[in-house]
Amino acid sequence: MLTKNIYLNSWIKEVSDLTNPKDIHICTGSIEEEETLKQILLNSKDMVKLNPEKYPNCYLYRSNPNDVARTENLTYICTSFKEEAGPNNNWMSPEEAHKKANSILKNSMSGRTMYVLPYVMGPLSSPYSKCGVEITDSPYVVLNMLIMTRAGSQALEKIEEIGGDCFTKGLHSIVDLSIEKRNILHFPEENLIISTSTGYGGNALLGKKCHSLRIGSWQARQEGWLAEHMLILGVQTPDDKIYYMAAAFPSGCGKTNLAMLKAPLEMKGYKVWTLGDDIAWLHLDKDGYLRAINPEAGLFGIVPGTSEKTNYNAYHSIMKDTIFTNVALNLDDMTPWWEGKDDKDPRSMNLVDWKGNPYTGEGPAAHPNSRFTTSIKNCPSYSSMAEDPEGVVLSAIIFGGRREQLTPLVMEAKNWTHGVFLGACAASETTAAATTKIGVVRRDPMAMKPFCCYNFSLYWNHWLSFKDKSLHLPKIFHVNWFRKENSKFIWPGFSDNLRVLAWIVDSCNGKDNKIYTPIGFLPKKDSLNLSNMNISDTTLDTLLSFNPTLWEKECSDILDYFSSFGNYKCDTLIKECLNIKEELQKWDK
Ligand code: GTP
Ligand code: SPV
Ligand code: MN
Repeated sequence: MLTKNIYLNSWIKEVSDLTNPKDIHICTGSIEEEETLKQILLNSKDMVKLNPEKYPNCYLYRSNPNDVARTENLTYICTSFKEEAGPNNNWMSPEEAHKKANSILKNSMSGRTMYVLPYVMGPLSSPYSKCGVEITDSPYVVLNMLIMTRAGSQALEKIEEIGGDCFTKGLHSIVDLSIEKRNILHFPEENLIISTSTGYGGNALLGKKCHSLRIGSWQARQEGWLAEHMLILGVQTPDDKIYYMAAAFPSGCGKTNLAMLKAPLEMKGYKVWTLGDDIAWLHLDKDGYLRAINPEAGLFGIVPGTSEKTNYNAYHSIMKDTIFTNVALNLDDMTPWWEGKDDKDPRSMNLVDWKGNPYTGEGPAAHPNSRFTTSIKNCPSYSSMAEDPEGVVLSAIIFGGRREQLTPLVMEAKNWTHGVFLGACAASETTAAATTKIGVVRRDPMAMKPFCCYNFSLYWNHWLSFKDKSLHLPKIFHVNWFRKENSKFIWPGFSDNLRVLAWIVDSCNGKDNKIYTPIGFLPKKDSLNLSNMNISDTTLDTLLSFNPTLWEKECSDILDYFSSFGNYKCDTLIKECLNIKEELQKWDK
């Protein structure tokens, strides 16, 4: 008998009959197991051990160069009805998807070990947690999942205790890593994920985006909660109160950085606590407060740009017990290197680039989407509230994106419906986190474009439905750290973003710090703490004002976008947008 759960046993048998592995290993999460897995990757030269004095228990892994970011074009939602997946997703019929996967997976694990990895998303004893099992033939995936989730024996015990088919099934095989065989398939009606011919993070660590967001968003709609691409942080104020916030920014737009922000010197008495940097599950409690848990246990963060100066806490999170993927290696002292780590010229060092070749000075030495995997407990600003099974009560929800123009530094929603509108019309310039073209503005509602598993119109209606379920919902805000003039960022960002968070706290406390505009409340000019910032009045005007003519045009674009969801339409948001447009037409220009 493999496990005490017969459903799991029969699925394991089914998968091994198909993939034909040389053996089966049920992962426990023990230290010996971890060592064995590392040794396998060191022996095959896929992984290098880093300097044990400078980077204790740290490794550098190089993925196949064709496999370094999520492949949204190869990601499918396989529901019975195409319209349910919506125009926001690629769709494949479940029959076709199974047929395709079966032919790719036939004997795909032959000669390899099949790892069965039970995991729990969320604190083990949380009523909001969910179980999953990932079957994979990649030791790298197992090592990462052991950091990113609560995995191994403790998870299996929970799956055995609950019994039945209480877990999301995730089947992953690296096959031959060819792009032709790469598919990331989601079957929400079967609670199943199949991922083939890839080993990269969001494509292969199935607990992360595939389970916690895609399958998660489907379950959340059915069960009345929200699965979101959000960080969770706590802002401690000088009077020692902590205000919890969740923020949704698209991939590569600053979640990890904001989640572990270090207060600027001028803001004495303020501190940011880190609870999560990528995913939040939100539930209304019995009193109507919206509570957030982080389903993950680790950080899978972007390495380039991480320095003591820009992100002190991230920098110090990755000095030990960390797997680096696709960074450069300094051969002189076997330390990892990446663009933005320090002021050194990469050509002055004895570097091997992310592909494993001597660095020639052409292109970046570390891949722009190179990542670190480390336990969230390694983070100096980690808050043990992340282990609270009930989660934390949110005071604010923040949406954002990367917009060179148009969007002000911060705005506050007029009410819940307008807040959902602000989230739904968020747009952002694309980044290296996915293999699409970089730097193009695309709509990315609630930062969920790549992750919401069903029609966006239905998703927005689900968000809107919370209005009638509670009197204690958090306030909603929208931020943009990425305004540019003459190709330069005009807001310094990073630590200084705490000034915006402090303004949000003031607002939550009812302070009269804002002025009404059709697009939302904007800060009164003197309401932000800008001490020692050296920011000119004109720059501040650009950051805190809005252009009614450009916003009128934006509203037309948003209306076109809202109308592009087939037979499903979100009438409430369309009406919200029409009202704003009308107000803008009358606004003094
Ligand atoms: P994913 O892990 O892909 O979901 O990304 P993320 O949202 O966690 O983004 P992350 O914090 O890793 O930041 C991505 C990039 O944005 C990095 O290059 C950062 O240096 C940069 N960045 C983060 N915050 C700021 C900011 O306040 N201002 C500016 N200009 N850049 C920032
Ligand atoms: C993202 O792309 O939003 C990430 C990295 O956080 S991945 O795990 O690849 O999804
Ligand atoms: Mn992310």
